[in-house]
Amino acid sequence: ENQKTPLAQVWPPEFAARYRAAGYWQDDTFRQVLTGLATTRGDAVAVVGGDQRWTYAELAQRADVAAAGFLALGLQPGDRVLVQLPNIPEFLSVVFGLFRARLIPIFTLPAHRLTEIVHFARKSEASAYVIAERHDGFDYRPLAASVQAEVPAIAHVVVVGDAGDHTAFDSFAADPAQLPEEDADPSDVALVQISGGSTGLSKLIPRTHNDYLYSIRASNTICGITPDSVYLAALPVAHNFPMSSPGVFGAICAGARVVLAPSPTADVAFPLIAREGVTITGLVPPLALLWLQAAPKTSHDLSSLQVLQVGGAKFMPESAKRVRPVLGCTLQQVFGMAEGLVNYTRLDDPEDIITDTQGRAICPDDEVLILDDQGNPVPEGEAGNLLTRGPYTIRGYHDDPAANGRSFTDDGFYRTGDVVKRLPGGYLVVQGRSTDHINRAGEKISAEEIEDHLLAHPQIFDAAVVSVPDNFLGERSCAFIIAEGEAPKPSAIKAWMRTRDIAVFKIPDQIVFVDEFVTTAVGKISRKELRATLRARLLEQE
Ligand code: J2J
Repeated sequence: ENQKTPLAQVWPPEFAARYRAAGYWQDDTFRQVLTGLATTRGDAVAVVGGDQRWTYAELAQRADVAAAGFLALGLQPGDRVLVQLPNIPEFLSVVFGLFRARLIPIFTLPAHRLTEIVHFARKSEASAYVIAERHDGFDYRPLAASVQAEVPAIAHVVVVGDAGDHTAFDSFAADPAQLPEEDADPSDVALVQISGGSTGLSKLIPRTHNDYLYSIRASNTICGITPDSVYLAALPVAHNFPMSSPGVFGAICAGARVVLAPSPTADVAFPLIAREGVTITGLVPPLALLWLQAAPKTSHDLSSLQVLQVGGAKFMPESAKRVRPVLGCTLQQVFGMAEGLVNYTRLDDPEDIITDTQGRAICPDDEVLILDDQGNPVPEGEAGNLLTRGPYTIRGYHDDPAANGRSFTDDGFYRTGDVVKRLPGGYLVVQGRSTDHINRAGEKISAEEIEDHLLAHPQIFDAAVVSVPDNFLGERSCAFIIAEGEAPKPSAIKAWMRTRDIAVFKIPDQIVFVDEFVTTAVGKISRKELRATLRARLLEQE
């Protein structure tokens, strides 16, 4: 009956045995974690967002109601559910409800639009889609209707807020007492993250209870999370960083408090920090720069903040050095990836390690290789390609043999695409990368995906998209275009790209028309070489 491609993440038995024996994998589940806290810390506040404050007992109760409601729709354990929610408390009741019902959340970003959601819906064979009525001026209900029109397998759209023609999350009324007792297997996939999409479309990253809970708990220890911590989710919580490093799940697993900010800007976040006594939060570098600019002028008391994590893209040492003097807290650099491996500077590291490196791996069993292009280890301190394997790094993407062939070695190492050097003690410094995506303020954009959109334009003969260094964003995207006939205006191309129903951050920041891509008769060159040549040409002109 169930014809869906199995969703699994499997480590070879000898690795699984080692990770269990070492105590990394504890063979428990997200449901068990929340059930335990509802008992031990039932009266403690778990989550604050908007005008809502829920205790652990309340969160567990709401998750049960959600679970019963999802199952009452006819969803079966193992079914996949697209979740596209902003930073609202219902994010947690929905997700823990899905865990309780053994349904699998697929985390999409609030910025995603029809093209991306349809891709995720098809690729995950999702049966339902959970949205908020609106966020940031965008109404998700018509989007959901369009998704259903294209992917009829999405039998249910559940809306937090006014549901319109869809199903209201608030109307869930099934009796939680009827919930099946059976829990997930800790080796099963708990949730699906999405890849930054270094080539082509984003890939699905299945994470198990065991591996994800390990990375979260180990992160809690490294980041000093205790039941007294208050974590501010400033970045969109669906991102792997604010979700798990240690993020909202870290805070929940520790019995601490999560404060959800509707926007990461200083004007929204600073009053929340003061009001809620926030102790730790995580930002991408451009936001950290804005906070550094705003902090000296603010009237809000930021003194509760102990740790500012910065990650998702490289934080330059000059900016890193300003964090302690300006914000009066400890900087923690975080270099992670939704596929697994996360590196942190430790809170008690010497100041130069904190400001000049991207940290070291979480786990002694994180195997980190730095290899040259021929696959040989580089001497310590020299730059090379980062490959990794470990107790919370995936062995493969969902249902994508071609991507898996490229991204994983035969012995299971994940090719991160990052170029790093290793310092004594295992500290990594990110030097660049070997793949061609654009890291725009922490959002990863696949050059290929954007080129494919551009090529659909009738007046575009060829297009190459490259990253360009940007003082604020870190990198911005630039599309080089050869026009078919008369060149349209760059503004017209941008306007047309907006009609492609993709996340706004993927629209090229800059458009440059050229007559041809290569002036010298070098014969056939790869797309990668072409992008490198064009980037170099642009940088020369600046
Ligand atoms: C340079 N590049 C970085 C850093 C990520 C924690 C933190 C971040 C992510 C994340 C995450 C970087 N300096 N400090 O999942 O749990 C780039 C690298 C990496 C890619 C992964 C987490 N931190 N990067 O950013 O899956 O190129 O995860 O391979 O979105 O971001 O992107 P993503």
